[in-house]
Amino acid sequence: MKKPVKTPKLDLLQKSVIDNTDKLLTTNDGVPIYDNNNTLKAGERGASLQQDHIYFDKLMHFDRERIPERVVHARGSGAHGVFEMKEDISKYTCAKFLQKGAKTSVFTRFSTVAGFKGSTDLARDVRGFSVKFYTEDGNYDLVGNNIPVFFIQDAMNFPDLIHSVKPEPNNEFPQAASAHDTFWDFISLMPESAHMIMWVMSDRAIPRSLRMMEGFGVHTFKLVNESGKGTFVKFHWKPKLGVHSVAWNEAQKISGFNSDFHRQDLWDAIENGDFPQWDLGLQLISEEDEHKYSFDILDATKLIPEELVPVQIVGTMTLNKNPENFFAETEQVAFDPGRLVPGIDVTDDPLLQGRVFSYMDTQNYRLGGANFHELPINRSINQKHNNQKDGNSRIDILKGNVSYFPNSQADGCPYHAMLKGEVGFTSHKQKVDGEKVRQRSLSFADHFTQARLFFNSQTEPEKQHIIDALSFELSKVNDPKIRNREVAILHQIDKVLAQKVGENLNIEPSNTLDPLTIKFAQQIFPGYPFKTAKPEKETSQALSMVKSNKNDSIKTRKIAFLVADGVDKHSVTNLTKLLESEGAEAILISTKVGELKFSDGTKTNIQHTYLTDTSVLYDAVYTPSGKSVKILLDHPDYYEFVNEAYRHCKVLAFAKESESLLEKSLIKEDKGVVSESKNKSWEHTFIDLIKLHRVWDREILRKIPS
Ligand code: HDD
Repeated sequence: MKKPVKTPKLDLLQKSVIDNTDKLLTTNDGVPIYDNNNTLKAGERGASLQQDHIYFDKLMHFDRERIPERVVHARGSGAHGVFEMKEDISKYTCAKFLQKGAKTSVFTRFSTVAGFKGSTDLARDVRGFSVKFYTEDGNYDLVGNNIPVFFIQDAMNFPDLIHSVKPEPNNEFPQAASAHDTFWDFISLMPESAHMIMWVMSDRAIPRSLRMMEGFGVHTFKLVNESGKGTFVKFHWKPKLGVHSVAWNEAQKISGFNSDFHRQDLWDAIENGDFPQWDLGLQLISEEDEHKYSFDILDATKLIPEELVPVQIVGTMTLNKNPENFFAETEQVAFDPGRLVPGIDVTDDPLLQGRVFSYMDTQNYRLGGANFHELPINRSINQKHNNQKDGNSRIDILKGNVSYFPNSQADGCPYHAMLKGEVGFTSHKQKVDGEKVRQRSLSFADHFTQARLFFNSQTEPEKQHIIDALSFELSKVNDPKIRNREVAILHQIDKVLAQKVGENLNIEPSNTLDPLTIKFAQQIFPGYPFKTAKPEKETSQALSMVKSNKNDSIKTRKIAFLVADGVDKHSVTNLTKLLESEGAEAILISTKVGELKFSDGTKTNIQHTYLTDTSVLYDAVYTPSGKSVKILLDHPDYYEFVNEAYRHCKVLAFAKESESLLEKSLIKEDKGVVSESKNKSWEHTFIDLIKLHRVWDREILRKIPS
């Protein structure tokens, strides 16, 4: 029996939860309904009557059940949890939820950006990573992504960026895909996107699981302490399970086999008690160091290399409860980077400044008016007190005749904090002088140094995946001028990168940016391009998933056991036990659902078959011994399964009697192919290799089709 999770926010939400168990069906007004099958008619074969208020009540609600989906980040999955602060950072911030020992209820929503609400989870895309902290000082929203930089520098370009990536307006395709002309047209005219493009074309844009991706606040924010001193901060979420991705070929296939792959994975993990966890890390930069770096810390297309400013781990978030109702919670949750609490403030980053308007505005539209903060999921755990009243679907009942300030009739209540010398939100004091201009700072004009930093920090297979992704995306572009323009941008990042992508596209990369790219860039930066400052770091290990992972666990990994009737029971159960003791899951895949007969005559239930499942849904593959081997020897789907797993650099293990299958497959033996007959401690070798996630050496060979 699962223990119910309790947090102040869940206690509050519980008051809104409705349980229909053993309850009589009623109308929305609570009138008991006698017959829920038939409309009221003039005679049993006659027309329906207009007085059928029971039917109207039902249909009127049904007809209004859809609300506008989010204009971006429409597809998402959310969960409740707790954030626990472990370190003392009180010298930087007075935010109550960031004080050592504080435990704060959170609701976290992950999303893809471009696809519609019903699109696939495995699109090549940025993932949203939004956390609503229900603090005792009101709600604080950290609305970030799984990538630490952004496509553009100024919010003015945001609608254009999104229009370019969304399905094209004349025919509304492609869905949830950036591989089309309009996106690359925009990108190839906006060289400031170069760094972000490197990330989006890397495997970071196709995570293995939402539980295995990093989160970033992206912008530089400000922490403010009790005496009003500010410190710049970058927020990082580091997943306890490490950062892992699938390969693009896998992503495309997963989209077909299970387009809810990420959503279901998050749900199942929480239901199984495998609560996903992330550490919160901070990069702190003193105000004195604001101008110390070769890049501008207010430019959202730049990151601060971790080797330059280390990430200090200060707390941990645990997601431990699935929503009761998707629409009421995940769909209606309203995030807003402008939702700040005392101790945290925004900076002058022009992208962030623009966001502070857009979210509130979109929630007003999407959720149907000004009272969306009264929806149960959005309510703060402390009671709000103000003079706002009325509006669509107002829930709170404001007592008394006073709804204005100042007043004497209610003794000045609700009073603002300054009246009684209490703490309230105050914006961080900052000197501002300058002319009112529509202009970009020249300190934002270096577009390629950090794109190069990212590319150079990758291992060879990771670089190859970026080359493959760019080649795929640009091959889907019909206009050759756009392809040429983008390859010219790649040349500015790295010559080999441009050369290799160019080879796949039949393009000889140009040494200079395309004149049209320069023309548009000069409208932002007159005189562009400029000589760039020498970077502090040429590479950063933290930017490579392969180099930075600890690879110390196989927790929650799914291992496919390829079986058929007659499979040897010990060959299955021994490894299952070992894998489960390490926190992984063994899943039997057989020729049909229902009963599977073991060699000893006992039976088990099969839920997965070669028809419903493929290797792309699993992390590693094992073929046990037994009479099953004879059946599988003639089963083409078996070979497709193992060949494909091999092609995707996954670890495969073969029990003694199953090695004839290995011989008949296209697999070439390497360190990621583990045989019981050749390795005494083969089970442990298998587990250690799964920890590495993939056998990357195999990527260089690329011999097997899949
Ligand atoms: Fe945004 C949603 C993240 C730039 C305007 N954004 C949205 C969500 C995330 C982000 C995670 C989904 C929230 C949820 O789960 O409900 N957005 C980012 C990041 C950005 C960014 C990390 C850059 C660093 N966004 C950005 C800009 C603008 C917007 C520059 C507009 C000027 N974003 C929106 C929005 C959305 C949104 C239109 C759509 C739905 C919503 O807000 O609630 O207002």
